[in-house]
Amino acid sequence: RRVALLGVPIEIGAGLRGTLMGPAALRTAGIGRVLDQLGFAVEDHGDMTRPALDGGNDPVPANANYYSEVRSWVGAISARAYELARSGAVPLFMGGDHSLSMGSVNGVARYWQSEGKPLFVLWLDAHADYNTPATTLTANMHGMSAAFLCGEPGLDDLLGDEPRVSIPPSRLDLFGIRSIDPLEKDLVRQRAIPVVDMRAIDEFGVGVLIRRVIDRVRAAGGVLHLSFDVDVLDPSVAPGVGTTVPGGATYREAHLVMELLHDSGLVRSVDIVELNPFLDERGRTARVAVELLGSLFGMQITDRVTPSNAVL
Ligand code: DIR
Ligand code: MN
Ligand code: MN
Ligand code: MN
Repeated sequence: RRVALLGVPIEIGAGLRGTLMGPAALRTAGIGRVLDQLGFAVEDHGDMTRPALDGGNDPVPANANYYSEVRSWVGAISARAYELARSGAVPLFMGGDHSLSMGSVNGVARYWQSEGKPLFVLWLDAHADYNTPATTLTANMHGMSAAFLCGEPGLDDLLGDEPRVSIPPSRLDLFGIRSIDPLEKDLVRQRAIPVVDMRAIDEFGVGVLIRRVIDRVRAAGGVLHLSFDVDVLDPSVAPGVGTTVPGGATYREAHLVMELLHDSGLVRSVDIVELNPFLDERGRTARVAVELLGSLFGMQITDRVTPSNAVL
């Protein structure tokens, strides 16, 4: 029961500066202490430093802001993610903006591929992040991570020498979505990505819908990566993000998702991204994020018996 914390202070993938302060805010809000109290051996690997630009060989694509900088981060993140997954710890990648997931998910996917286990990715987010340079309206690369991970073209040299592992679109679950751009929506439909939007959550409830995701992973004998974009939460709960969208998940809904994920025992790696302490109200969003991660790693209101297969 080891958790490996890694800070990934990247901010140029987002439209607003400030997510580079995310790892510090999560530490101040007590992420290490919470995990320690839950009985985990916590290894804090510190923060990655901004990698040197190596340029790459291919021409820089249009409609991808700070492509070269993001590229140098993503290759380095993927290499770290692969090593951390291989160490047997549960890596917790503390962002940083959501472009970091192009590296973290690629790296852990590469590890699970070598183990012969299908990796599923649960994308908790207000946004689909399924843009490409051909569909984006902003050119912000944090809106392209899920598409890149599913092998969409347009950022083909992004990983440099790191091997690219594509996630089949059927193994990505977009959950909590309420903002999607027109061409992005077409692409999500064409690829038949499983989507749980806020309308579905209103209608059926998060409990039923997250169990459906979990059951699919379990039936395939797979493992799960959670990519948790804090903006999935309602802005009244989590104001400290750059792209707030009204109508998000409540505090209770988000906790239930985390508690059910814990009980599933299937989560093997986690991103927590888009926390922007510069926009936060006295650490409120950082504290909520840490409380939710506590639930994900097994914190409970009463002492329910945890299923024996639980790893987190
Ligand atoms: C918008 C917003 N769809 C874009 N995306 C994200 O810029 O591509 N905001 N991810 O957080
Ligand atoms: Mn996102
Ligand atoms: Mn988002
Ligand atoms: Mn809880």
